[in-house]
Amino acid sequence: MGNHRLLASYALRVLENKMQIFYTSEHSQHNPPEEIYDGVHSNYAETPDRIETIVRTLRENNYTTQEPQKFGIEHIEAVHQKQYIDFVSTRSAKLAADETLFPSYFMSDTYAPLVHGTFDAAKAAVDTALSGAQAVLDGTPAAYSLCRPPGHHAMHHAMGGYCYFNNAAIAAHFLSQHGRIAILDIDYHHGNGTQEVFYDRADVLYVSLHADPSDAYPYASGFSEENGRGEGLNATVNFPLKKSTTPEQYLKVLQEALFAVRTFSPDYLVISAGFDTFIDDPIGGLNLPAPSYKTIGSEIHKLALPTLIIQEGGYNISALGQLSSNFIKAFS
Ligand code: OKP
Ligand code: ZN
Repeated sequence: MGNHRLLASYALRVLENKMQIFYTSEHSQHNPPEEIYDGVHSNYAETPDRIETIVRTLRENNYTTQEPQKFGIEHIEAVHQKQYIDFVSTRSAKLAADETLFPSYFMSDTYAPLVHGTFDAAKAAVDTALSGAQAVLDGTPAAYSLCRPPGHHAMHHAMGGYCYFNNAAIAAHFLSQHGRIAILDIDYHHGNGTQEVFYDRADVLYVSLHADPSDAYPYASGFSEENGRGEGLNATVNFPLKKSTTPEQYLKVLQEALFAVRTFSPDYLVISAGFDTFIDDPIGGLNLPAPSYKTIGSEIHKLALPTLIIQEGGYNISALGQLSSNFIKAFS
């Protein structure tokens, strides 16, 4: 690298030596009216006001946001099957404004219906994640991507659990061309999609803390015996937690998870940040009160790694802005 390039990259680092936040209103095109559980229809919990309330609170706290750049479809194709991507794209486009489709295939459950704006919103969420990844590659110490719909349940060729394209996995794969990646998933639910994408890989670590799948979504994965396969053996680490877990117990397990991250010695950290571990979350809920998120954020920040924070779940609309602000405090 020539001296002028060194200087230019140094100047960029100085200029961008603060957290960058990426947000676009395009997510609001995705607004399904309902979800189905064992045939029973109920209101859709993953609503546009989730991200809107976070953005509003961040702005009240004097943070600014940037529009994401647009990236090519090849980044999605690196993680998802082409036929599946085409299916999401063509089937959403065909729907009328008031139509909802629960397809019979390419789905792992009935928590990911298609509406007219689903593909465009999900593509914008991927762009939001990749813009954060690019900012981290360019030298910003932390980026926060306000992705919606969330992504960590999206599998290679199946949508599920409010997720269509796996924002964190796509960004992690993009970053993995530049070094070793650790993904730390602190959403209440196990990130079965992300785990699947990297299950055989040794260069991307997946570590997750989540409610015990014996009695929490996604039920079929996230058990501690799942450790990766082949070259990926031991590059998947799961910490299932009892719903009665106290904040003290949670922080102890978080230290174990952070130890696994340190031992892996990654170059970049991707956080799947779900705030549905909050005590008053309507669909999740461990026993974490709002101030815990400051502690969790600052413990993760002590890793001192370039960090991409990807928004996943969190459904208590009146608390969400505060939980998010608390979490990112240490990074900003
Ligand atoms: C997505 B993310 C409530 C049951 C919820 C689906 C959970 C999807 C969570 N009726 N089941 O990980 O926050
Ligand atoms: Zn969740």
